[in-house]
Amino acid sequence: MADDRIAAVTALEVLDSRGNPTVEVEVRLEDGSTGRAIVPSGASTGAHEAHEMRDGDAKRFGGKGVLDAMTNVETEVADAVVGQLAHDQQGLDRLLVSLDGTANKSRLGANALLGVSLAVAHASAASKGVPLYVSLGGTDAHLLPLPLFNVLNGGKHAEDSTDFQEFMLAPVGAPTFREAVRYGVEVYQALKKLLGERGFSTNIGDEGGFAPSLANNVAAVELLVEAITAAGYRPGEDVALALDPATTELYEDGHYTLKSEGRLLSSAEMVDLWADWCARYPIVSIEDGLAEDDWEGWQLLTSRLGRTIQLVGDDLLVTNSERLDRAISLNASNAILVKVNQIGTLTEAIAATQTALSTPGWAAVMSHRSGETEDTTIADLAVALGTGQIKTGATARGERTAKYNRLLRIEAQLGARASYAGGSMLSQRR
Ligand code: 2PG
Ligand code: MG
Repeated sequence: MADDRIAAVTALEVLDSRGNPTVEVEVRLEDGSTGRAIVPSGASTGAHEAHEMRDGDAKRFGGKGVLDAMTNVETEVADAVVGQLAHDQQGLDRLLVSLDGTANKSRLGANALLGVSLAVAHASAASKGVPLYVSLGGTDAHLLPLPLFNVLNGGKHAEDSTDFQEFMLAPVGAPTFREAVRYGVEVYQALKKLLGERGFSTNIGDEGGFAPSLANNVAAVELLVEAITAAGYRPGEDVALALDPATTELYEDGHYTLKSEGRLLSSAEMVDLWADWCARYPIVSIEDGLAEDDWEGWQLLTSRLGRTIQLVGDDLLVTNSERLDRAISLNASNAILVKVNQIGTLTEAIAATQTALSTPGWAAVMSHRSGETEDTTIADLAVALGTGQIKTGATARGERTAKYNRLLRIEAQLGARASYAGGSMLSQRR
């Protein structure tokens, strides 16, 4: 395989779905194969995430330009990786990590490193002549994920909507991935109709979900349950609910602020709120139900609800194996959200995913960012790693549907070998 050595690495400043610049990397191998990847970007970013390098030059893109990260790709990183074997992803990523030399990839930028890491994975797949999910997961990879459709957007992803960020549909009872998508679409359209009939806005937020100004947060959950029924499905059995309240964004000075309701809650009161919601509504998963450093709160939450509810750490775990190990040993959360740009290399993201999936009672959810592009790498990754779950927004907006469409193509390609996880990969059912 000597001919799959990296020959050239180039970068380009392109746009994400919020109209901000981001890094695209293209890699060419000696054998002529090419691979390309675009790096996503978050809005509700955790403090412990790897560093996203922005130029800070107010005269360009309000300081959000990525020319420095691009330059790092094309100079220092390119110099180091040209000549490396593309199929040795672990060796390549080890090199990227040591080249940067910092704990959070702040010297070269996690966006620069991740672009190279993912583009090399694509180039290697092209060189082998197989799809990315086969290149990374082998010919046995066949599990299509439960899609978590974010149909109602609040928090940092939509002005004047709910305090909590994401209200998602989980089509746990669908027989196939394709049917799960149909369930999701039908409930999304039923929700739009309901909102219209009640005089609420049907404008959408960053991830393609609706963003109405509701009276309070629980109204969003009630609307979703109504929409599931209106679309002809059984709440909980066909389509359940998953939440990402992203409470790190609500946490300050030891309490959680629900601005739209004029309420301040302690950590224990937040746990009570989730226990109450889970008792009343068909909720199967809650992500970031508490803030990123509220470890004691997470332990309380996990001991109260962890046996019946999937408790996903996003800002808490930031796709970081060290934080994951700590969470596993403290029994704080029981699932990891996997966002490749939180950690900065493919190998590290895969390692964290595999640790979670191999720990009894734990699960992993592949995830997009709120700032996305047409890049569909995470769809292939979900199948390659057999995460059994993915969240990549609503069933609307091109950068979100690109991932679902990619999964539909993979499902079709796998044919009779394709299987669908339904709710079976939720942490409480494993
Ligand atoms: C999250 C994500 C993705 P962001 O909190 O899980 O939905 O949002 O990319 O803004 O961090
Ligand atoms: Mg989150």
